[in-house]
Amino acid sequence: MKRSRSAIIGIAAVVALAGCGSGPAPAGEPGGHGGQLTMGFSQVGAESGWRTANTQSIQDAAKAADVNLKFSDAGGKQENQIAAIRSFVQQRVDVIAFSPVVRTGWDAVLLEAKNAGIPVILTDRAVDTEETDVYRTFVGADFVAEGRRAGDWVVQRHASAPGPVNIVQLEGTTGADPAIERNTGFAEAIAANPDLKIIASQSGDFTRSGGKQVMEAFLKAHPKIDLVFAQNDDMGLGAMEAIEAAGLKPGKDIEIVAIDATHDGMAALAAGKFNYIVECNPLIGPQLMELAADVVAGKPIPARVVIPDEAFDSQQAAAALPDRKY
Ligand code: GZL
Repeated sequence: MKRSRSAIIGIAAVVALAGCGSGPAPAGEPGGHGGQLTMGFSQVGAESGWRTANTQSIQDAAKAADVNLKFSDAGGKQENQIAAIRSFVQQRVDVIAFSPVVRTGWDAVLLEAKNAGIPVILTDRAVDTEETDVYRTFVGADFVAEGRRAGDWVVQRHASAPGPVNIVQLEGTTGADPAIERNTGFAEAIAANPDLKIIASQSGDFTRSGGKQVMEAFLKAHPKIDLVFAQNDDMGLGAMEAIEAAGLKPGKDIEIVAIDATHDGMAALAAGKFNYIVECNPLIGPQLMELAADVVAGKPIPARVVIPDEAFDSQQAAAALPDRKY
């Protein structure tokens, strides 16, 4: 199933402008909260340091933009996100934004929001849907590129090493956009060197405890592991604990490559217990509020907003840590 692409901006803009009169809409209609924009936001949960920073960014940005934010934490459950979106529709908020925990299963509720005339913005993660024009834009990172960047580092790191390099992969939440796409990007990159072999891959659900449990099982099952690719810092930190508990040195006996660049991941990297981190910037609150204001005002917005990322080795992490915002 292909992800839908938003309508051609020109058409969306014409439709939106036709629907909005001058000044705030009457009370009860979108924009009818005395002119203050009301946003319903459904968040995945609080599974990782990245998510905590993302939530803080959205809440701080709503305050700074005087947006009336109705925030719902789904505890990692899609059914809770669907219920929250339905509730936002019933409350007739001006705009709905959400970070979909998994890629599929959203068609019905997205159609309900569309039929109610309430625009939807996807943040952080994308969805697969056959429906058209059910969301205005997706603002988030390019996860395939992140996975590829992590894999490229492994390729160059082991370019001259003779013999097989045994890699284990800690996958994110099963069915989540970043888990699917980071897996794709990493596999594409390491295909450049047939000595780089993924000998085991399993979901740790983007959590520290999940990463630790899976890594403990990998260590029992595989006598020679050379490198862990953790699809987020938190699972990498859990793996680091498991490696140390097994009497091995993370970053040396077993290398760790991760994605996010949260504070704890960067501290482990600076200490030499991680080897490389690709950033996935969670601070998308301000951009989300701008996009929401433009959508409600009937202004055209891009169908896709890519959040730029960078990457760090140990030295770069040590230098960057003092100024990091998350
Ligand atoms: C990425 C985000 C992922 C992070 C994890 O945009 O969806 O979910 O990489 C988080 O840390 O749990």
